Amino acid sequence: MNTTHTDRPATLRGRAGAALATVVLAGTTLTAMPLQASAVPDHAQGKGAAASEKKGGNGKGAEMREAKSKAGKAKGKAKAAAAHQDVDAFIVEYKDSAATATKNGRAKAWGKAAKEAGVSVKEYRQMALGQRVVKADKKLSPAESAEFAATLEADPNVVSVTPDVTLQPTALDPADEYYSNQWGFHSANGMNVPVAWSHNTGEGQVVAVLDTGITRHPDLDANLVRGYDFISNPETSRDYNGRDANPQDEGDWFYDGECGQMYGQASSWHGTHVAGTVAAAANTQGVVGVAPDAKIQPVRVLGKCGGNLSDIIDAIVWSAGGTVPGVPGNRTPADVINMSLGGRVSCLPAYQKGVDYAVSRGVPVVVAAGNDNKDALNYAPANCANTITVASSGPDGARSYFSNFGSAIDVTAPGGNLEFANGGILSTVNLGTERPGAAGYSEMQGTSMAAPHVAGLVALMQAETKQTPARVEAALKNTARPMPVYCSAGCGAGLVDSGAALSDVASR
Ligand SMILES: [Ca+2]
Ligand SMILES: [Ca+2]
Ligand SMILES: [Ca+2]
Ligand SMILES: [Ca+2]
Repeated sequence: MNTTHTDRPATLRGRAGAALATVVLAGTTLTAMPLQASAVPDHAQGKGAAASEKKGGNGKGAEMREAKSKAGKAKGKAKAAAAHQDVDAFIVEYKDSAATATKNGRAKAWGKAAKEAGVSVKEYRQMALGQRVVKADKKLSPAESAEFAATLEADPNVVSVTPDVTLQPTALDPADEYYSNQWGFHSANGMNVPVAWSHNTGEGQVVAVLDTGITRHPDLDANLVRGYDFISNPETSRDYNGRDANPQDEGDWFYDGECGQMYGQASSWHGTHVAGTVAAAANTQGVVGVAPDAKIQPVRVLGKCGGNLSDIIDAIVWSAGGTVPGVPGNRTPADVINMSLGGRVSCLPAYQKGVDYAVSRGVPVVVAAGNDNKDALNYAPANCANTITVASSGPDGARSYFSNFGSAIDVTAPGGNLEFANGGILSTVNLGTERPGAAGYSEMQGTSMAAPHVAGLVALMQAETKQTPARVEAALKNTARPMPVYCSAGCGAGLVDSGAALSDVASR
């Protein structure tokens, strides 16, 4: 499997310059619908591509190898520290005898050890299996506690002595080879994901990814539940039929002059990238998702040149567990919906109705703000009511240059900025230029990358304490922190903070 993005054609990086899939309205021709949502200012796109190219193939490989060794070291350190802590309590198992039947009798056993350690010891309580917890009046160092335990164990009435160590929740400490490159999770300007993992990793949650579909990938295959292909147009779907049960991304490439664009583009594998940010597996390889134990429901709505609103609305309803004529029922309805897509249009009544349906079923709908560096109020579904609308920030902690902004934004999350070295969002992709090929990894930037960070976080929040979509949105806003770099244009409540959001819902 190829793991560098440098094998990908330059045109693909150009497209990734700001990834946000385009929606085409039903009843309009494809050419009649301007494709603003997928466009970025030309100068910006050029810069993005140049920044990618500067990195070069070998340089990136070296960074990746370095990332792997760093992650390995950090893990070893954490384990060693946990086994060598100061303690003031011990679990003592006594022999059953007349001497140990009374408190005074048991106290005789630890008298010598306490004197040698220079502490006063008290019996604290009896445990479920008969052992007693004894507590010293001060903490003993690892060496002192070992000495204390050995002396006490030497008493003929004592079976065993165990230091009553403090244990942490089994927080995920990913050993995935590119984890250290995922700055959006753990850098100072990131969204603080590791703290959230001390609560949970998303188990039991299903996140519907309404996008270009999915491709086979060793970092995703184990984390999929059955999805559906809602693209009703056989020409844009490229699987030669209408709606069907296989949501595989067949590629959304197009040639010069197609899709209202002067120049053609390679397939984006946009849905595969978004899915990886939500729930790539913590499996020591590649990247890790925000909710690595959640499941992805791939729901295909975008093909060549975008997707139709009618297909998207049906997909929202189906994802949330509703009935769509001609489509088998959803056996694993989603707990969260991610829509990294949009177009320059008002939130049409049918669109709002679809979103409201999901929300009425208790399913939060997370959407991308759009990539035109304009007011998100003019972009749907970012401007729909009841959505969680996400703007994008870069590794510098500022709003990304392409991100839409304004009063429609609820929160901001890492979506990348390729003007910085390694400033994109690294996730799962396919390496095929047109049709699916080998699995790989690549950096992209866009509000399309910011939204799945939040959708993954919502999965963690819902796994902790199930809340209404309105409560989830309020919790995200209440716990967001001010943008590290002031956002005068309007970035909602600020940068999402995963740890704070999980603490908030855990206390409910
Ligand atoms: Ca089809
Ligand atoms: Ca299909
Ligand atoms: Ca992985
Ligand atoms: Ca909102």
